Amino acid sequence: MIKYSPEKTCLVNLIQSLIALEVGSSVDIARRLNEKEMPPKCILAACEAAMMEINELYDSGQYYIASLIMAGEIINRVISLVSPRIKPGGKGSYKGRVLIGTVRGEIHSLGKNIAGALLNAYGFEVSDLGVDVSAGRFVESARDWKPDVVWLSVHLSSCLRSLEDTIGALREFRGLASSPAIFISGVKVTPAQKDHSRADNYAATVFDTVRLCEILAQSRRRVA
Ligand code: B12
Repeated sequence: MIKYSPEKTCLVNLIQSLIALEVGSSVDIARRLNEKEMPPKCILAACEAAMMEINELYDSGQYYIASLIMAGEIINRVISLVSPRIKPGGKGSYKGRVLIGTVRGEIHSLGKNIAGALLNAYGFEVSDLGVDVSAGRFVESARDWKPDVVWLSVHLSSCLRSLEDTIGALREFRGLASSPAIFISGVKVTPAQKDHSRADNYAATVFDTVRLCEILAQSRRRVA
């Protein structure tokens, strides 16, 4: 039988407690892991794993909308507990800038929040525009903040049009330049959707997200 260290056992307990939607114990365990200096990346990965399981419980009819709202509240509390410990990577300087947000018409935020915190933990500077963000606001922020990547989150079929409008507006803004790169994520995102909406790339998990940003940052460093 595999024997885990007390910290790893604590991580497993966190996942179980999140899945069971136990607010008090989830926050307590996350606080304890924080005090033991468990890397934020591990705590965030536990949140992602728990949310994936909660998805399955919802899809199979064992959890209802209220459970999802509750899960969102708990995970956002865990994220805000670990966030102060997330420091920029690479000797104090960021690897690149990522502007994130959920497209107009939508309020799904959990994947975006976990991805944003994790990108930050891996050394990227992140600006989060929140949810229900208009195409105009994405373009305005891209102009003012000059991100390397604009990452759009979409989960509803009814918002695919809004995704396409936002990508169209961002493409018009960047003209012939390759920056900012336009990436997409979320339940509705498939390779076909990426091509259809004319995004530059997509990611299915937060670790794919981090990997894509790392590749982009490296290629930009080589060009500079
Ligand atoms: C949780 C949830 C909710 C919660 C959201 C809570 C919150 N604060 O976010 C609540 C209850 C509010 C909700 C509401 C609704 N929901 Co909902 N919801 C979900 C559910 C179960 C999970 C989504 C989620 O958080 N997943 C967990 C995260 C970790 O995964 P993720 O979001 O995919 O993100 C990962 C990657 O995609 C990527 N990523 C995602 N976004 C981003 C962004 C960036 C910047 C980056 C870098 C990476 C990244 O990284 C993440 C981590 O791996 C899905 C079902 C499912 N199977 O996904 C339905 C689902 C998306 N919802 C659905 C629906 C229909 C609704 C409602 C219309 C329901 C209703 N009748 O009111 C409303 C819509 C409200 C609105 N206008 O947006 C449908 C959509 C169907 C469709 N084809 O359109 C789904 C698929 C459920 C279903 N099977 O029917 N929902």
